[in-house]
Amino acid sequence: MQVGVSHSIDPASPSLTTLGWSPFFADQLDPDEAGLAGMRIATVHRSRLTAESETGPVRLTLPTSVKTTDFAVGDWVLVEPKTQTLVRRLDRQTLLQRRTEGGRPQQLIAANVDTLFVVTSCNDDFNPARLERYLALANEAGTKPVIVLTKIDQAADTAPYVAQAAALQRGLDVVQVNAKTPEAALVLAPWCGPGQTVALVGSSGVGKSTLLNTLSSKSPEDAQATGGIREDDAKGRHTTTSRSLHAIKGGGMVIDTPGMRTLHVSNISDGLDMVFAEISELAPACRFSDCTHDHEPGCAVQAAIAAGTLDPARLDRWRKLLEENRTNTPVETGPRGNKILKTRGKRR
Ligand SMILES: Nc1nc2c(ncn2[C@@H]2O[C@H](COP(=O)(O)OP(=O)(O)OP(=O)(O)O)[C@@H](O)[C@H]2O)c(=O)[nH]1
Ligand SMILES: [Mg+2]
Ligand SMILES: [Zn+2]
Repeated sequence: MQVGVSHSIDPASPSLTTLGWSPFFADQLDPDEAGLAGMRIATVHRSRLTAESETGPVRLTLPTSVKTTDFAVGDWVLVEPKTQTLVRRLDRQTLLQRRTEGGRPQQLIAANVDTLFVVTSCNDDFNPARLERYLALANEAGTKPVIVLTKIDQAADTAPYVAQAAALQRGLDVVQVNAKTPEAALVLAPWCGPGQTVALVGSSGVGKSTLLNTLSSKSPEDAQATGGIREDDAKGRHTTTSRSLHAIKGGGMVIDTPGMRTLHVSNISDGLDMVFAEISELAPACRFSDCTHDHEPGCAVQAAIAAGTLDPARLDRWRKLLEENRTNTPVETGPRGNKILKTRGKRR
């Protein structure tokens, strides 16, 4: 089926909307693209792209000029239906990306994601500093983060994990599941309706692929592979090695990703301000506009620490992330020397 603007197909075709199609994408079509089909990138390989279409999975024919690394799982593309040749990518509504070392471009994690499930387990994997990085990344991309605590069946008491997770960002949703049970799909249902796209991120072994299988109700032969974790430190074995897009049983789409060892950040200044709102909101009350909240007199942040209303561990982690972000983000010398030069991607 095609996504033409004029006479061919109704752009509100139910199966396209099931894949996540919306007016945001329909509005990008030129009149002469009426005969093309809209498809959603499902996997990205070195020399191969696959997509989900209204008629099922498709291996796209790629013009020689196409670099597959320019595409993210979740991207919408226009395709010539007879030859299944890729014509062009549509603008993204959201883009999750992360910094790679060695000055290479940012690595694309997933595109057009509405909700980011930041998955961690009620065991040694739980790490507030790492979770704050994921939250900043989600905020910066314009996706809504939700903390998903797995393996509640293996923890004596999950309440301390829930409380610590909820304190990581104002208004943050935190849910807890046994990823292997059908109830997990019910707990995640509020973010998974028709037309919604969610992505699963987190360390190896936290249960991302297990959750994907539960959400999509895949048969054993279609299921994503899952792997055990090491007994001593709860670390996973990097079972999933590539990103992929799948349909959710009750509607919506879900993206599975390989476990991340480290999440380096850059260009996430606004995302960080959201994670650490209780600190960034105090800064304007400091006596000096360039206060580092360290030793300066009249510092509102230090005053809050002294008054016991601000967690000093949060301040420490905020400074570290802020410093890393500053080091990694290209700076354009502007009037105040702090104008951020956006090198890639775009924000809503
Ligand atoms: N008991 C229990 N085991 C779980 C739960 N979630 C995942 N597991 C188990 O944890 C192990 C790792 O799960 P995976 O789904 O492979 O983890 P992953 O996050 O996809 O890992 P990578 O693909 O390596 O990034 C498997 O043995 C799962 O069966 C849970 O909620 N409870
Ligand atoms: Mg996996
Ligand atoms: Zn200050």
